[in-house]
Amino acid sequence: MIKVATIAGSDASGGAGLEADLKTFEEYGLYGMAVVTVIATMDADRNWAHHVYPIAEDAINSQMHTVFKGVGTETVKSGMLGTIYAIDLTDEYIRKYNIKKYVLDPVMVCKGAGEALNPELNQAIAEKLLPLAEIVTPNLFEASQLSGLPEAQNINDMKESARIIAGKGARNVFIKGGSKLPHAKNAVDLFFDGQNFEIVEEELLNTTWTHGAGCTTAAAITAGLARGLSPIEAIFLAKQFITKSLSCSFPLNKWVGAGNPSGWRKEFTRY
Ligand code: PXL
Repeated sequence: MIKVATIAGSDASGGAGLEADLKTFEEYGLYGMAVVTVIATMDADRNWAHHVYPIAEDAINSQMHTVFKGVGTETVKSGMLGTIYAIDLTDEYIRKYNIKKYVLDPVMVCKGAGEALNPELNQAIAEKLLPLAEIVTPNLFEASQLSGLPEAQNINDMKESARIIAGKGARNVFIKGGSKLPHAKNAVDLFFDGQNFEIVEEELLNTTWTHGAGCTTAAAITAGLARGLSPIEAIFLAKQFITKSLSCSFPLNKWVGAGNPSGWRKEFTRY
């Protein structure tokens, strides 16, 4: 059995975070493990306002020890880290266990939360984790935070941002434009391996039920690497995976709807 780990927040509503990661790993036939860094809750009495509860440092360290030393894995994803100590522990364990297949999803904001998490964290992610990443998977906002450029308005802006992020040490950069570029006709993402660009495009689905899409995409890329695909192969497959997931998305409540990582099985039945 191929093992894979996520270091991420728990999304109590189930659509994003480590819940999305584990569901996605399952779809790829992998054995998934999780180190919980924070618990994110959403308040149904307060217009679905997000709240983030950090897990204590020693509890994160114990989970890392369980996963990296106790079981072992060659492939790791990180998502919402939430504290400087979670970033430092991620840095420490990825280096100590010489993890080459490390996918950094630099989560800086939750869909619906609207505001960035702590900007100091973004700096630490850029300095400590970018140089370790086989692939970094920012959305447009996160790419602008990592590159220091304004948020991309078009593919050329995305390319410029990707070059700067690669210059900061990530071996491959995948910017998730998705539906967010102004006047987008397709869901457009950009891959950069330090030399060549590849535009990765699928039809833009007419849905706002996209909670968890970023996490699921990065988890699918991680799962592809775990199964031995190259970065670009893993990305093309992940793009199909997320498109099918979103084609089977569904409402959670009046505020949000989530993608469905089992969508590629249920493509034709639309449960
Ligand atoms: O989608 C970003 C995200 C990542 N991780 C956790 C989250 C969210 C958004 O809600 O809750 C745990």
